[in-house]
Amino acid sequence: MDLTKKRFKEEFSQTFENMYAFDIKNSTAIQQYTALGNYLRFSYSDDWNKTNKKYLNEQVKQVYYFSIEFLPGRMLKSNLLNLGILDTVRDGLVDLGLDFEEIVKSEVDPGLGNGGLGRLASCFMDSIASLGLPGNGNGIRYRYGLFQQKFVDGYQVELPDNWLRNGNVWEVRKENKAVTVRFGGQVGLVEAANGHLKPTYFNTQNILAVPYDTGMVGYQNDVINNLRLWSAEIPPEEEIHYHTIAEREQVNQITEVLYPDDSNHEGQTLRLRQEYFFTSAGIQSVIQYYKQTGLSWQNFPDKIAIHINDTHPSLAIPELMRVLLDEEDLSWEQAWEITKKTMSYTNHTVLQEAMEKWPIDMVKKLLPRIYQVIEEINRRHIEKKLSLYGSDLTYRTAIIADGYVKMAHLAIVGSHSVNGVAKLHTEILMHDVLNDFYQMYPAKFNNKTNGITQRRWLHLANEELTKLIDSKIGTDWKTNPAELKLFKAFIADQETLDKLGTIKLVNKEKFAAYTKNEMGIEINPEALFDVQIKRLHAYKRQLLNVLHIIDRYLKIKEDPTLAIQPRVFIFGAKAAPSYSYAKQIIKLINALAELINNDQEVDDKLKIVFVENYGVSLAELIIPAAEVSEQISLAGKEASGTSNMKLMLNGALTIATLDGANVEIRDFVGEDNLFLFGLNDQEVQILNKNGSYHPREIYETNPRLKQVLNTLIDGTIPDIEMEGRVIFDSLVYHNDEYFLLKDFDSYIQAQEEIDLLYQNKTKWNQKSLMNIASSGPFSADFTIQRYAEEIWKIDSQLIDVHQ
Ligand code: 26Q
Repeated sequence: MDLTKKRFKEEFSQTFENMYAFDIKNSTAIQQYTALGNYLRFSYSDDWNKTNKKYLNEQVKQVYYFSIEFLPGRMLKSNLLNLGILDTVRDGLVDLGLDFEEIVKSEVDPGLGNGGLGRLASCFMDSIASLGLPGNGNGIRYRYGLFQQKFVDGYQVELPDNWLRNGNVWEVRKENKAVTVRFGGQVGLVEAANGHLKPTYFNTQNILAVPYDTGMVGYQNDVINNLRLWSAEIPPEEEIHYHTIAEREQVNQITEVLYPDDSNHEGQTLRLRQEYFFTSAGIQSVIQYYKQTGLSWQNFPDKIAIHINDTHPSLAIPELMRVLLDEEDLSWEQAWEITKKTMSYTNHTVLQEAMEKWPIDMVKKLLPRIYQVIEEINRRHIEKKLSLYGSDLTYRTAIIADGYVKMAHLAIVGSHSVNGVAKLHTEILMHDVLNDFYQMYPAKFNNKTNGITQRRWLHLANEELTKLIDSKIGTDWKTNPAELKLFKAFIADQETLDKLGTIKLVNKEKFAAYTKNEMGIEINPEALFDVQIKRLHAYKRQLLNVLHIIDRYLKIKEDPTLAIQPRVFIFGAKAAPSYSYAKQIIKLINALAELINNDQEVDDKLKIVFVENYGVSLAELIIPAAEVSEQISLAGKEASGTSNMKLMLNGALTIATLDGANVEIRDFVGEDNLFLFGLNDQEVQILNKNGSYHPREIYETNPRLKQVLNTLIDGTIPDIEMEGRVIFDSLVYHNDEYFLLKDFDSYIQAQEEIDLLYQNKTKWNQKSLMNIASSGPFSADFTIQRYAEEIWKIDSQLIDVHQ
């Protein structure tokens, strides 16, 4: 976007005065932010409109990314960067006597996602727009996002996330695009004009779905795509039927709050309502769009791709069938061909407890017509496959079985592509978890390793590192991240290595200022910063990290004169409110922090910082300051992970199991530049199969580990009587499901190697440089290019496509 500083200052001041009718000098940062956001939205509205029109007029194929979560982070800076006016605006604001960073911070970070899956969806939106691909997001406009986390006496307490308190400058409400979503009622057959019997719905509850659109600004390419989030309202003409507040609330509830569970399926009706609500609204709006093209239904898959992000939107499959059958009068065969060709599905988990299934009775009652369609999909699926695969295999792939509708089965049968999110994850899907389906449909399966947007996670989060890279290899890497590898040429350049060290130190100082001001914890910026930031879950093994910290603590207590590398252990993690074990681990970490941080003898040899309310904004502060990246999940459990990529991109060295995308990180950066430990996925499988794992024996025969574990129950760590006992028992007596005891020794050994290497700053910085320079392949731009070419078959609309 062309904008001079002079013009910006004039126009922005004018916008402010138009909005508020007083002088900007007397305003708050929130008001300044609000005016700036509105100013920007106005300035790209023309491009937004043009992008839309171009897609429609040229009838290009578009993708619709259906996701129950989007986790975009603050949008002001990223929009400025992508519009190409970050420096102009920043300078202009300084001229006006305003504090740019204060303005940036007054934007509320929208928490419309739990973690990895939602953040991935937003990285993808950024890459789709930046590559000039015609693509749109479809999701839910939650009134309240993921809870705000507070610690009270070390326990997690959840507070509501009222993210819309100050309004939302980026969204545009579009009443004119509202659609009706129907729940409940009965299905009957009524004779149509042509004499056919047609399914008709009676006594349904009709909900108005109102879209709020947000522009997805492409990186300096004038492309503005659309993210459409739906809000539930009472249709005005039906107001009269709502007599009580409770009845009205029931409607608003649908889009009231994001479910805070990221790895456990809880089968509540409201959640199913949410899933159908945004999928049905999305399908209807795609259909409305398609009708404008005037093309025949047979061409639908040539113009529309619909991607379902995990199984949460998989009702899109029977919903598209329903519309084609009941509203557009297509035959089953025609509708099914179109549906399969249109839909594609990404799986994000292999955890059994996270697999979605809904009781038949619930689906029947809430979505009677959809249930009929699913039944027919299932009937035909079974009928067709029985003769080919025999009854055992075929019935294991049933969509309806054991009283449930199995959403993954529906998603696989109803789409043409099924992908995992890292090489190992896809292998496990094909050969283990989804092997029955892989036998039936080998060609559907493919891998798309996750990626992250380097724009948010490097350009914005780490401007100094970005400048250093620019000064060494030029700026082409910004549109072609593969070029980052050119940075490897500086592996022996002392000046570059020292510079890397200095930049890291400055970022660490920034984080230290945060912990001092916000948490009252003083940390030494010269200490090694060790980071584990992700949702709290047993399989991610934050507890293994804790056992290592306890081991260090004991070492220091045994010999207070010990010369040990000072370390700060940084945690950020929310636990699902109903996940009591995860919450007990939070309490344990906080209690341990209390003990260690206040122990004079320990001093700054060891500190623990558990940041409250970890989310995208805190990630942007922590990741540039990180030196060690903890990626220590039990092999075979983490589908991909994406913080591993962000941390590597910012020069942290990874300590990892061979899990998720860590495997590919190892392949690209080389085994010498990261620290591997622990069981691999084969070994885990064998131990699980032959039942030969006995953690109790390890406890009894490994004196050091025994000592470490005993601190959980012997009063060493104060105020964790209950939690310490539960955690101890889970490891020692209740079979240690995630093999912490087994992996303990090799983890400690890897940590010792890290300490040793850290003594040699040059060698450390060389490995750090290798990590930065090897992270290009994990750009979401590449991931999205592969989705676009191999699954969606959509083309970039840029004249000058980045190669
Ligand atoms: C489903 C039904 C009912 C309630 C909640 C849910 C639900 C919501 C969110 C289930 C799962 C999620 C999110 C899962 C998730 O974030 N998975 C992560 O996805 C990342 C992106 O692919 C991977 O990198 C992580 O490995 C994976 O854990």
